[in-house]
Amino acid sequence: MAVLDILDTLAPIREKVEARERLDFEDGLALMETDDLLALGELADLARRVRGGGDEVYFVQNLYLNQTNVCRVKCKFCAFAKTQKQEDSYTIGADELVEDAVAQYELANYTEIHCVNGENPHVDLEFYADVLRKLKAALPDVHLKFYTASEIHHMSKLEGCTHDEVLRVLKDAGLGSLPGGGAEIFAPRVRQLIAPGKEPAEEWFHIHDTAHKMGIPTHCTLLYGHVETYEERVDHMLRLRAQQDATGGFLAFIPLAFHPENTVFERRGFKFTTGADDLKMAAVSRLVLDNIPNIKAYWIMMGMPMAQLALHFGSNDVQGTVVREKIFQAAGATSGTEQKIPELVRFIKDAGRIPVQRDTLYNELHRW
Ligand code: V47
Repeated sequence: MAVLDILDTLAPIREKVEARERLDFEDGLALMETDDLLALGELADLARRVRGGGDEVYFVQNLYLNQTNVCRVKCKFCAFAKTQKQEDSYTIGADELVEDAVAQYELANYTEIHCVNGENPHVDLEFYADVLRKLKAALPDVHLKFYTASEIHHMSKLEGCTHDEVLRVLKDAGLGSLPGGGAEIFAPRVRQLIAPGKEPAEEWFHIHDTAHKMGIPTHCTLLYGHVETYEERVDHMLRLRAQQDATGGFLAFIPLAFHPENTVFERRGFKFTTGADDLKMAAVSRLVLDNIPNIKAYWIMMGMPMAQLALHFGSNDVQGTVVREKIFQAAGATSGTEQKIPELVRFIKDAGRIPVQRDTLYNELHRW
């Protein structure tokens, strides 16, 4: 009887997937609530294939940089942010950062720099534009994926100008795309609990909408595994889907598993997410986000073995070689901060997929 119940829940959704019909809120919720993990994975893989996905699994060779960990917002999920007065706070100027990036480039030949920061109230827009300009001059072929929507919003407040104006200055300086952070969970109830000092969801959307219309592609995320409900996860995904319908500028979706170490939530007894929840998030996002082509299994966050499994739950990208990630390491990630290409290739091949090195815009650079 229990088995029949499970089949009954997913059967109408499977019919919709096969017919390439859009899933609605209730479908999303039913997927979140199912305990039939393997059926969910199979359905997500079906959805990926029905929509044209093949056996390719992508990764990018990238370097992570952080210019500053000084942050005016005290998000309760964050272990990275510091105040200016704290001993381990830092703010790195353009020349030092460029020197470091060039030295790393000589070692690793990466194609992308991924950079997110705290919302530092002690620097101005020129601090950010300057580093982009100097990096672009030193490394003209490297794509600069810099600054979450929260940082862009912060810059606009600091400078007293619009999102549009900030993005134009940064684009002229060399900005290539925006990372997806700052989204957290869009529901105001959750935002108020985990990030009361952060801008409302509408600002996040306004920045991505403006970027897309300006020809700047972006990424999008959802931070799960804290105080949010399944309903709030699905609502978040549906809002992203509606934005993608309107502007089409999201390159990829990245579900981010909450890491509680060194945060307020650790003291309240919150634990790391389970493998089942990580796989569920990969699968449900693939099923609901029918218009976002790439779903990342972020190995830094879930470890390579779990990221490998996620490739059978709808994911088609493992993010990157990622040198020196700091946000998840500060909050208890134990996956290391660098993955060599041969290891990524080994894991992808062993999952029965074709490893493809891509650039940020998903152009193929090499396949194994
Ligand atoms: O907005 C912060 C998350 C984001 C924690 O676009 C945490 O490809 C879990 O933007 N546990 C910033 N998550 C990082 C970011 C990002 C990361 C990976 C890929 C991409 C991409 C973008 O990191 C924040 C927040 O959602 N975060 N602290 C934590 N303790």
